[in-house]
Amino acid sequence: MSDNPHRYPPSAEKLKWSDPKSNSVGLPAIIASLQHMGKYMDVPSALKASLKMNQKDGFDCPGCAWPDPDDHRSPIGEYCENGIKALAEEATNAKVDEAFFKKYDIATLSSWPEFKLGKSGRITHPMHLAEGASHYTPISWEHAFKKIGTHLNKLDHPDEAIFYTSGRTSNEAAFLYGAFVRAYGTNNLPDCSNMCHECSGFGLTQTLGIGKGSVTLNDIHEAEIILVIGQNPGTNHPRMMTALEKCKENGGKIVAINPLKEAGLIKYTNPQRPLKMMSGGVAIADLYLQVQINGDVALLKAIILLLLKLEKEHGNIIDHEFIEEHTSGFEEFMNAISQEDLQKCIADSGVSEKLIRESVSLIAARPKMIICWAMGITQHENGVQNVREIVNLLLLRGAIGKPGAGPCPVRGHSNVQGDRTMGIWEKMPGTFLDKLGQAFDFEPPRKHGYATVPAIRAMYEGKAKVFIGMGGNFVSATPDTDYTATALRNCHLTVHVSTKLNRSHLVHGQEALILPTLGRSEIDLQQSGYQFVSVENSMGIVHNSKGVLAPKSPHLKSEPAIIAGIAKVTLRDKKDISIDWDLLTADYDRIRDKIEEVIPGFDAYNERVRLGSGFYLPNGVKERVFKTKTGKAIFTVNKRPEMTLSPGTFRLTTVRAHDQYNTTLYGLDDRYRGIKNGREVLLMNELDMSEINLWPGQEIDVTSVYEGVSRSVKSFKAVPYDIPRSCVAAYFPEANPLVPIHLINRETHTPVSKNIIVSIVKSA
Ligand SMILES: Nc1nc2c(c(=O)[nH]1)N[C@H]1C(S)=C(S)[C@@H](COP(=O)(O)OP(=O)(O)OC[C@H]3O[C@@H](n4cnc5c(=O)[nH]c(N)nc54)[C@H](O)[C@@H]3O)O[C@H]1N2
Ligand SMILES: Nc1nc2c(c(=O)[nH]1)N[C@H]1C(S)=C(S)[C@@H](COP(=O)(O)OP(=O)(O)OC[C@H]3O[C@@H](n4cnc5c(=O)[nH]c(N)nc54)[C@H](O)[C@@H]3O)O[C@H]1N2
Ligand code: SF4
Ligand SMILES: [Mo]
Repeated sequence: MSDNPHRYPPSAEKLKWSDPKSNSVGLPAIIASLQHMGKYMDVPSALKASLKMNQKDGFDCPGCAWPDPDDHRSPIGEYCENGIKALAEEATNAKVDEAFFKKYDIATLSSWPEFKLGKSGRITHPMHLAEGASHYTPISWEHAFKKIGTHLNKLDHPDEAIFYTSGRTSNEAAFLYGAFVRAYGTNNLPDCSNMCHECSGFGLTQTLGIGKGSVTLNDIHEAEIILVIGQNPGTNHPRMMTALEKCKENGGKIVAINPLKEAGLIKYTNPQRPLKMMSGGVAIADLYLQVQINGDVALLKAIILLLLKLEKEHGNIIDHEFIEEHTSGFEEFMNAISQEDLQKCIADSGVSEKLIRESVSLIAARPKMIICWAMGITQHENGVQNVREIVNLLLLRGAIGKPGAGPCPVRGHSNVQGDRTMGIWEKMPGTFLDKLGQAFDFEPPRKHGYATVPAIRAMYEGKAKVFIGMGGNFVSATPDTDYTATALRNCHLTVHVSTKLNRSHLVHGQEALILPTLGRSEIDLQQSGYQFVSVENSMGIVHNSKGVLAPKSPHLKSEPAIIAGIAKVTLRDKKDISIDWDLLTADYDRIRDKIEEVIPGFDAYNERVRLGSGFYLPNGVKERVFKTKTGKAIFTVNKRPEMTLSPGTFRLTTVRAHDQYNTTLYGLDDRYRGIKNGREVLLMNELDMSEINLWPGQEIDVTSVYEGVSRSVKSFKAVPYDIPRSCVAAYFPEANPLVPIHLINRETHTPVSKNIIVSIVKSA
């Protein structure tokens, strides 16, 4: 591909690299966050917001979904470097206003890299791009809503519209959006979760009966051993490091399982403990298993086989009582695992037998085990199998439903878990739809909608014609950038409810709208007064979030108000729908009352959400109640993926740098990995580089071929890195043009962003 939209002008890029860091956070993190805040925000706002972020009477950090402590919170700062960067991006003083759109046409903006688009600032006014026009022009909210309503009502069927959600949307907005979309007549509610933890939800529901983790922060503190698999918490969930530090202080052991040596997993310096900072921090991982990309099932099987061997020799490994009382499928599991060849599993994992045996010794002596994981596990063809094999290991040890033990899928976006609880899913169960229908007095559609990848295909094939995005940056976040761009361009109308400018505003349908919305940190004033919203974090705690900063523009609307505006016009002529959208948005308590009516676990929602740290949602797994088809936790048999590679090919994984939030780029560095001022890089094993005669910094073209279609990115730079042989890594979203649209996990349609077979040639 020649016109990768993520490309930077070559002159802007003077790539530098050095050895990766062996320590995370500490003083450099404090400096980086203060610099970032100072660069983009005015001092009073920065101070005000930073004192209210993650406080019980403040707003939830728009960064990740890591939970806040239930009890004591530091009054001067319950956040991390990347939380501050997320805040500064949202609360930036830079503005994308009417004059900006008058000055720059679509062609000019399209030539800007994602970084520059994002740094342009907050969108201040609703904007419209007429068919064939060169510029976005201002439009009133009234006319924007009317346009959307007209387009939606022109479609032959509501299933021709796509309603995407990115995971920052609050519970209240998500619930209202889901109600509107179903009242309109479709379940086409794909979300970012379709590309994220979908395999966790699927695998956990199958085996444990609930698609969420079961551990709390206290469990992390008291675990005896934690495996951190396919996750880079030092960058993506930085405050998890404080929890891991506590676990270590209590005598816990940590095993990291990751192809890349990640600084955050090696050593951590707590910025809130000055003495620790001087002594250089604590070592985090007791063992670091550099698994090869997608070698996780093989590794987990090797661990299980060695544990079973110990059980045979000395007993005391398998929790027989737990298995007898609480699980099913054990016999089939044992039959299948006994057929596995230990040496083959070890070889396929890419980890040395010695290290695997050492980790088995650690596990065997510590029954209180937690396994944490993220995208390194889920974004695979065998993502569900990865998750289920994790569950097998936990079940074998009885490490579920007791203190200090259990599964911990660490969620990404700050309310992605809440959005799912609220019904943002293309295939919500009938029980939810029944209740929704009763609460609003209509008959919701039952046919499943499109997940993200099927939605892209539908637009590509002309089966879907209107795209509405509640947040997110669809064209950059999704796989196969060229294919998805064509899909969006095929639409009659594309609409984005956004805070900031991004590539998806420029890769548009025949007509396009940008609807600017309030950020988390901003005051939300509706008819009944100041509103707060609520969110659910990665550990199932629902709590409130109330903005404190003045909105960046008087023209911004809240997400609930935008949904209400669209719903009112679109459903005006639907005689069977009588929802009073204005009444609901005038006071969000009314939306929460409806949520309480529809969704289990939200009793006395309005009362409990006002309590300081919120409330835990019910989670049967914590009490060893498994709502599966056997009524017990289920062992599963998972195939070991084929790991042979044809000569000359590599396994590519796409990862986040330290200076980005998904497609929002905070900067062009990746401090912990020692990379500066460049993102179009390919991290490679030094021996692989010399084998194909590449010198450090050499320009290369990378190509993936899938089902006969070839996709390339050009002029990336090869950088030597501590990564297993035949494995390479590049950044998301720059490498997204390489992710084939049809390469997915079949059960969940999750794009395979972590194991793409590629070949590499020197650039011409
Ligand atoms: N600052 C910041 N915070 C974020 C985000 C952000 O972009 N920036 N994004 C948010 C979102 S939406 C999400 S989902 C999370 C993502 O959080 P993570 O899942 O931590 O993010 P990734 O960078 O995708 O990388 C996952 C890790 O998996 C490793 N890995 C890659 N392939 C494999 C494999 O085959 N096996 C194993 N075992 N490991 C592998 C990579 O080396 C990397 O360390 O973070 C959230 N938080
Ligand atoms: N190759 C590859 N692709 C991936 C991944 C990967 O690891 N590798 N990870 C996947 C994952 S885990 C995820 S979650 C997706 C992320 O996919 P998305 O959620 O779609 O992407 P983001 O970059 O988080 O979206 C950023 C945009 O959201 C808007 N925004 C920010 N805050 C708000 C707000 O409060 N309200 C509204 N309405 N808009 C807001 C801004 O306009 C901003 O430009 O990407 C996926 N894509
Ligand atoms: S860990 Fe996540 S939620 Fe907590 S402050 Fe950092 S970015 Fe925000
Ligand atoms: Mo995510």
